[in-house]
Amino acid sequence: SPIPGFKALDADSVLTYLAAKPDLARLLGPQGSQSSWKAREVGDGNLNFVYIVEGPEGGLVVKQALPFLRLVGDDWPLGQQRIGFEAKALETENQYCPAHTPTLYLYDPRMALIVMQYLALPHVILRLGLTEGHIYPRLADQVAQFLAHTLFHTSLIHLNSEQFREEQAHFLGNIELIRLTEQVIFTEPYFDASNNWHTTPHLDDSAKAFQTNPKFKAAISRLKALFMERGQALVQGDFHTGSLMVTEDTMYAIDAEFAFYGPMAFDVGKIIANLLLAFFASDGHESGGSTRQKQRAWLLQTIVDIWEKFERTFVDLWNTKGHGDLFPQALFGQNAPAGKTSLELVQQQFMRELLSDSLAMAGAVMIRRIIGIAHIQDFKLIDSDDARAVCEMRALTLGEDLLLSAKADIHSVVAAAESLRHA
Ligand code: ADP
Ligand code: SR1
Ligand code: MG
Ligand code: MG
Ligand code: MG
Repeated sequence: SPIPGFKALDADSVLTYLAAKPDLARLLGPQGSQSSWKAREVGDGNLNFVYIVEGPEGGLVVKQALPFLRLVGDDWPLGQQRIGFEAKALETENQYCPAHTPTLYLYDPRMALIVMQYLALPHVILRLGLTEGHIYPRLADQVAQFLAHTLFHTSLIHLNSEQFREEQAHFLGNIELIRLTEQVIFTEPYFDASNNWHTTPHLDDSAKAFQTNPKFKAAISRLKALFMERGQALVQGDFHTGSLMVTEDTMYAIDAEFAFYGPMAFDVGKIIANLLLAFFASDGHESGGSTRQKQRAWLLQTIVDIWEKFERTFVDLWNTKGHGDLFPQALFGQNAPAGKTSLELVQQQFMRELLSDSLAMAGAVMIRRIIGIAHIQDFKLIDSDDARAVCEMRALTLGEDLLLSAKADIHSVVAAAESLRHA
């Protein structure tokens, strides 16, 4: 049931709401300018309602959580506290990576909303830009910075255990969204759940195999345990191409409502998966002799660069600020007499395991977007079932391979993606 005193906004009442908050109203325009303010609802996500409000001096974004899942409606109730976790996560991300996080201006628990920085045009949702064939030369750097800084600074490599437990405790209550992920990524695609759907009849046999063959149930259960049991760092929790807003120069991570202390591999894997999905979808967006070859090459290089830049940045942070309780000075402070230091060895092992888990997570994320409940524009925008199914089958084949076989080599993954296009 809704929060007492809660009112769902619309494009009119959001103006009255902001007009009553002088600090925010000032960002839109001077006193008396209210009659020229304009608001529109632009939510294109699965969960919430988002208003862009513009005045003569600037814009604001108001995101409101209604007591249900937008994709389904009243039939799927969902707690409004999720917006409070988004607010808290945005604060933390702004602390560690302000360049890539929108500023949070207000969290109003009674109205279940946040007000944040408006990312004006030419900012677009990355997923949309990719379906239109664009490339973003700085993306790998920006994604790597965001991931390395947010994950490192919220982990026990940086924090002592008291600080870490305190931070972790803030997010323990985000149960409903964590459970939603458990359900739609780690459970439903692997049985005959009524929410699942796929391009039919083309993918019927493949979907059935995922839902019946025990090897998939075993593999997904290992990853589900990792997701449910490993509170390693504050993960953004929904780090896909629909949660990034970009221009040629800038990148912001929005939509942090799924944030919780979970495995780093979930964030790293989700973005790799979504770039691979964009890669496989690109063939379906070629028309009238136009080619997306340049974009495809850039997508694969970006995946490699994200991992390599992430690894480098994270290890640099570890070497300079790794004074948390997990790898203490007492064990790792001194250099070994020759060869690799014990710290280098532990870093190598950490990164190898993180890459291998991230790639398995990427497999699961690719599979859920093709045979689970929530599909993506990358494929939905391909009108022809035949053409879409070809793209989806290739992605599903790589997803299966990533889920089933432990890999710790990013180059072999992008090579496998490329060869599936020629199979
Ligand atoms: P949901 O949780 O429902 O997925 P999102 O936070 O992803 O909602 O927002 C939905 C859409 O609203 C985004 O895809 C984007 O188009 C727009 N949007 C969200 N935040 C901003 C922002 N800060 N600036 C500009 N547009 C935004
Ligand atoms: C009902 S599942 C909705 C999905 O949309 C969100 O963006 C998350 O990815 C979630 O899994
Ligand atoms: Mg979203
Ligand atoms: Mg910022
Ligand atoms: Mg969301």
